[in-house]
Amino acid sequence: MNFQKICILGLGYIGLPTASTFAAHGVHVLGVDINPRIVGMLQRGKVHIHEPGLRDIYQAALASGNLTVATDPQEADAFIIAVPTPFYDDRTGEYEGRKYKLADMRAVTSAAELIVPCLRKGNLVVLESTSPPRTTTELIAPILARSGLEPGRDFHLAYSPERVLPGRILNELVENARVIGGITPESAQAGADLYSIFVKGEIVQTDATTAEMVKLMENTYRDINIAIANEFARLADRFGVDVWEAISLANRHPRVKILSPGPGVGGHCISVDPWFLVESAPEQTPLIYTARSVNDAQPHYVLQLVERALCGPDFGADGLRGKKIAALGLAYKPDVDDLRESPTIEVVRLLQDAGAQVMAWEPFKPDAKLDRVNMASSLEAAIRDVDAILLLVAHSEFLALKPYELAAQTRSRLIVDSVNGWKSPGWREAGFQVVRLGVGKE
Ligand code: SAJ
Repeated sequence: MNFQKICILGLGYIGLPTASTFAAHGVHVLGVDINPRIVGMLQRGKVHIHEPGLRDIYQAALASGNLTVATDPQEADAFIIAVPTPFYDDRTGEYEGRKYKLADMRAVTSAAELIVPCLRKGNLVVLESTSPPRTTTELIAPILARSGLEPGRDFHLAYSPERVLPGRILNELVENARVIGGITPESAQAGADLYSIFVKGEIVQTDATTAEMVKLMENTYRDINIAIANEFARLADRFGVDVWEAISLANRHPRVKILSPGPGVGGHCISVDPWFLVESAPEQTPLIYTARSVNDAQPHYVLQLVERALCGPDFGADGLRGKKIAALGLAYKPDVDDLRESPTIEVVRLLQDAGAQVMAWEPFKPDAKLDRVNMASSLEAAIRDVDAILLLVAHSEFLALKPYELAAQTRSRLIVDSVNGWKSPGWREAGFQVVRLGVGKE
């Protein structure tokens, strides 16, 4: 298939890099977002998300005339849906006493509805948003069929999961292997033709539901592996072991690759996607459910760690009352500005619920406005007058801080490190007591 013009619905972390990359390869791209504020910003050449290299490639695409941005789609050769699929805040399902979250597919549904009037014979529609199994065939295909055209016969329809890692999106978009699942083999082939415009990694064709499963399996696999790392951290605390040392030793086994414990699993992918499988088949997913519960409970574990560090082993319910704490990092992982589903924000709120006064500092989003989170205006302001410094995210700039310099800027002599970021003896030499997650000995 030949693609002169494509229309990408959703200009977020995936849609915008994808639109910019297609445009950089000479395709005419119409980027569509229903949020007029985002569209306005983009039209003025401003990028609303932080991702290394994105601003440059976006601005070049805009300047070349290959990329335009609007709030409504138009006719095109191909349509890509890259809108968010969060879960509902106010609705849950339940199976045998286990409450699970439910996918909110409203953005996907309305994106498909927006395409209907623009759809023409011979077009290709690709869903990229992470979705429960059978979304392409059972949700998208019937909506698009309202155009009077038959999916798989009059137009191609495929699912192609996005697998890029935030922080490395532009590189992985091009280099990663890409799975394209068509509702027919011809649809898969049309999808492969489209992405071969810029993908250098292998393009593998399959059916739509397999491709949906692949995506969910990848992130669920990672979630479960992080959950076991978090449980190992709790066990290490209990048995007087340094979990980081134990993991690095276990990982010398040729078939073992344990991930890292931390304050929990956040972001818009790994903490969300496993629920799509649980929702689809609650009776068959006890392991996935349990792993989610372990990771979701990790902020509470960090709270206990802080309580023990600040108040000793026999802390009471009021132990943290009046204690001042600096929380460093609110992003869901290092060196990104993304605060979505961030477990670190939950840690801050739990500390406050326990009576602590928390000042948070997030260098990638210093002006973030979050309910019940007090933002400091700088690192110095956050740490100056506190009883403890809590390291929540291993941002490079936090890891680069010099112990003596930090010691000179704060009255605190206690560090609680939930990411094994400040492990060097220099911190102790500078006068800090360092309590690390998963380290039952010092
Ligand atoms: N985390 C840990 N321990 C680890 C690794 C991660 O606690 O050892 C935490 C992070 O701090 C973060 C969360 O897990 O809170 C998720 O971070 P991540 O780097 O593992 O993944 P994401 O969510 O940024 O991106 C994932 C990737 N999926 C896989 O690696 C299987 C990416 O390739 C996907 O494209 C992306 O989800 C997505 O969009 O689905």
